Amino acid sequence: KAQMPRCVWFTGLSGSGKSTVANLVEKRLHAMGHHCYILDGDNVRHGLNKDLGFTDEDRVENIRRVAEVAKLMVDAGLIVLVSFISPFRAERRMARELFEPGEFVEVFVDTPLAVAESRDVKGLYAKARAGKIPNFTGIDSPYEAPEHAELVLDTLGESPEALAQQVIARLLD
Ligand code: GGZ
Repeated sequence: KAQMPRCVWFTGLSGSGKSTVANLVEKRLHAMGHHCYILDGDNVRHGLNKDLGFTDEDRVENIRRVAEVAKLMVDAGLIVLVSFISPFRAERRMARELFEPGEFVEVFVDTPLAVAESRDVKGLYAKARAGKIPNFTGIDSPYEAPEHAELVLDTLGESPEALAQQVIARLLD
């Protein structure tokens, strides 16, 4: 049952649609009466993690802290929607290991680099290609796609609403 506290861990490239889907899931869970919270760059990188940038080392620490905060929130009874690139398999595994079996749901927002880059909603890929943003994920910093995600979202084939529904369905079974 979705009443069970959970950590729903979205991973994917910049511009893949993580936040869009997470926000739709949050709205629907809220409407169903569930207490949930989104952890993302907007509310974490400007506060708790404002000392961190985008080197490999800083991303590892970013994800470590986010995972620990998510763990506290799940202990407090919330459904936590975590929305970070979280590019490294090792740190996603570390996050998973903080939780009880079934509590951690990894959701791969599977948008190919070429598609995220061609949309380039914030113009960040163009800047990265021009050398103005070093260590940009997919350009000169790696993204390690999940191999065992609980859910893989096909963002090319489905609308954000349909993808949010897939996440909800996965939480309810
Ligand atoms: C990737 C960067 C970078 C670099 C700034 N690489 O599309 P956005 O803008 O809103 O989301 C990206 C966000 C990624 O931060 P995360 O905390 O999710 O990354 S990680 O999990 O790897 O720690 C992007 C912006 O920050 N951004 N510089 N170099 N994305």
